[in-house]
Amino acid sequence: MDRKQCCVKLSVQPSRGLVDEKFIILVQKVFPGFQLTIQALHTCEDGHSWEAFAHYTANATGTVNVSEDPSLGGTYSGVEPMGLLWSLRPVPGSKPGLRMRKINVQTPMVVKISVYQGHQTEGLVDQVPLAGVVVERWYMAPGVARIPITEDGLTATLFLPSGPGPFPGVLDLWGGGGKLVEYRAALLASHGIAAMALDYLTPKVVRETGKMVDNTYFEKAYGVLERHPQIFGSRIAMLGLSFGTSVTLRMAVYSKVMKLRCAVCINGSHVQPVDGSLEQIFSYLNEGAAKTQVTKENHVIWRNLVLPIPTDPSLKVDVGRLQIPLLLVVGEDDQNWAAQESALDMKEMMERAGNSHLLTVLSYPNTGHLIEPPFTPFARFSNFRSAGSSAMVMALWGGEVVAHSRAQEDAWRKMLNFLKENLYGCTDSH
Ligand SMILES: *[C@@H]1O[C@H](CO)[C@@H](O)[C@H](O)[C@H]1NC(C)=O
Ligand SMILES: *[C@@H]1O[C@H](CO)[C@@H](O)[C@H](O)[C@H]1NC(C)=O
Ligand SMILES: CC(=O)N[C@H]1CO[C@H](CO)[C@@H](O)[C@@H]1O
Repeated sequence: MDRKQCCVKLSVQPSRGLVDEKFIILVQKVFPGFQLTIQALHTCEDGHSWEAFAHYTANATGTVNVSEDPSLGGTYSGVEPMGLLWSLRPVPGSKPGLRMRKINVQTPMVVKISVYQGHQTEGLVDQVPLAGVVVERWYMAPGVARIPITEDGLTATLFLPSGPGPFPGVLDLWGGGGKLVEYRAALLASHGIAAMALDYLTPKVVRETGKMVDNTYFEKAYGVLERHPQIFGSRIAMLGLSFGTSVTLRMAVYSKVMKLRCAVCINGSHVQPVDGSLEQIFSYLNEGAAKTQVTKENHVIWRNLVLPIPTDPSLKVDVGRLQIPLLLVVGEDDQNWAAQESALDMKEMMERAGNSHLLTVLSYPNTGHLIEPPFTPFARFSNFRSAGSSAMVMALWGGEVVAHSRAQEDAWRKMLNFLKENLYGCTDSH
């Protein structure tokens, strides 16, 4: 026993990488058939601890390769090279409804990988591991620059890839929770695309005036990208998730200022009062949110379900007028967003208008609303405060952990390819 304990070798390669990069975890120098538990432990910036673990049995040469060997139990099972990340969950006794979101992208997500003897499911914290390795997972690659933007009344952060540029650009919009959320934009810049995270629901100007922004706010953000010396002004895309999709589709079709190259929409809808202000869109969509349920724990489940697709054309962005490629990413078990048939209706509108060749739909079964970068731990529901509301609710996002995690990996890769194809594509010379 003592001999095993002194000799176990654990390696994680790379031990420092991007959050969407795969790693290989190897345990070596244990006895053939030795049973062990590999644990991942992470403490978030908010102080909450997250844990994942899996049971393995060493092969005849005394090795476990997590990329090839099956987990026999734990927070995931089967061969899952990245299971120790996507199956991370709050440690027992944590407050319910936590969702992992990186706040300071200038520091890595730090994960401690440890090996314990035997197949264990609890009490690991009280034990001494046989071996341990600290792993850094970064949203910002070396050389990526983070630039806070306050000009033109904007609340935004621009991430520039490493190198002199010029780079293509993306305007990156999150959903109804507001705030400046930087991690996806940082990761896009790590893949060679200048990306601006834009707070459009809770920016400084809204806090000061109490009024929501109008279309010119997005056009100003676009202008900052367009004029930037390190960005190709003619190669700019827009990306939106959830409510960010409503804005993206609206600007892509109707803005006379923004000349986008392509757009990506993750689980959102074209249904909205087309001539309405952001306030009006917000309250229109909230009418559909009336269906609330209360769990045993007395948490309100906030469901923004089933807005019927209106027939009134003034209530839908006319995607038949789109002139740029559009990628729709759809979680088929989305329990949150309105307009169940939204993607289908958009497809039909584009077919009727003869521009459906511009549309790509990625649709994922058993996948929820929050399609995040690869290996982001899955949250079927979480605490959520809608911008402008004081009430914290428990929002049900939907999805099932394995399918959702696979979808995140696949969708991210395809989204990056879509952006690169359309933004680097050789339609004008440089
Ligand atoms: C044990 O696993 C290691 C790593 O995957 C591999 O190189 C080795 O060939 C395996 N040994 C046997 C006997 O299967
Ligand atoms: C572990 O598995 C990965 C993925 O199959 C493979 O690339 C790597 O070479 C393996 N490592 C060893 C030491 O066998
Ligand atoms: C824009 C988009 O594709 N939204 C989809 C998000 O998921 C729901 C539920 O499956 C779809 O109905 C929406 O169309």
